[in-house]
Amino acid sequence: MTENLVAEALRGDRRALARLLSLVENGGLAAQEVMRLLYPRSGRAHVVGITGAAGSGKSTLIFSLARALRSQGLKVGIVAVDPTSPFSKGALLGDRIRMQGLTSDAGVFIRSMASRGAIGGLAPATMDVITVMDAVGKDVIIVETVGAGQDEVEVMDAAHTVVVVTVPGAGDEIQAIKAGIFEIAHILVVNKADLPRADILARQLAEFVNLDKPDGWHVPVLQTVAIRDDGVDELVAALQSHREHLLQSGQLDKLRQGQAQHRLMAALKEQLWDMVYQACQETDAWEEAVRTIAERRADPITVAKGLIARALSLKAV
Ligand SMILES: Nc1nc2c(ncn2[C@@H]2O[C@H](COP(=O)(O)OP(=O)(O)O)[C@@H](O)[C@H]2O)c(=O)[nH]1
Ligand SMILES: [Mg+2]
Repeated sequence: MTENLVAEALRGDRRALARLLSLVENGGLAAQEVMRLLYPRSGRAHVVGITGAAGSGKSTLIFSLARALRSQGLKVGIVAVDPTSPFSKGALLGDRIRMQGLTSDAGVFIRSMASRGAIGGLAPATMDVITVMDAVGKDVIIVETVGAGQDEVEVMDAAHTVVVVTVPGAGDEIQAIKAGIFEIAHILVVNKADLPRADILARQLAEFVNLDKPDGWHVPVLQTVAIRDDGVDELVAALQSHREHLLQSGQLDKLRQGQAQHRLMAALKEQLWDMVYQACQETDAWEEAVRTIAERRADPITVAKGLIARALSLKAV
């Protein structure tokens, strides 16, 4: 069943892809099967994270970016982790209409991460969604987050290139600069450059943010007007030159190693938890362990070690 879906998605079937993405979002054995089949095919896409405050124009910029990438013949996947995103259910009519031009295009696939996965949380489910899009041949995968919580920060770790979007007149820019939120950027974008003070903000960013990264990359500060597609070709060029830099400098390999380590640790934690939890299901070992801790007969770590040892010995027989 899953194998058929995978084959259809690999042939470019959008409904099959949508179903695979639901499977990985829901987690469990079906998700594991999808990942087993597709992970080895992934690793080619350029993963771009776009973050910034709500209302800064990220979604608008992403639509525009997707159109520009499509015009180069590139296949685009979009993952919106921002719950306020117009990609998600609460979309405003205007945003929906703006999306039309893209959703009818077979080369663009949009997925909104509405909910947290059953066990793993939002970040691991998002990584799997990215992997599936990558495996079925998306060339560029754009991930939108509001960049607030821990989940969003973890999602940004999955990106090769991080774009931080800011807008003029959003309040005390210097304060935001001091808070260091721009330091994670490989590309800084001042969107809504049609509004006053855009150049002042761009100059302040260039002055106060450390734009020279230790790996030799110089962070460009770009100005865009996403509603008019202004500056978007420059953004595409900057994305491609960062990708090139990652390849040339060997950074991409390092990034891959780091991400592989991350995913291995997450998978181990999940598998170990599953194994121990399953082993507890057959008896009242779980309830007994909880009582032991509640009644202070033993500390949680000692009890946990006992459960792990028990699960391993059950596995061994
Ligand atoms: N004036 C102006 N408005 C923009 C620009 N880009 C986006 N907007 C508007 O800003 C609002 C928020 O945009 P949205 O893309 O939803 O922001 P997000 O929350 O960061 O995804 C919408 O009303 C957009 O039409 C721009 O370049 N200039
Ligand atoms: Mg948005």
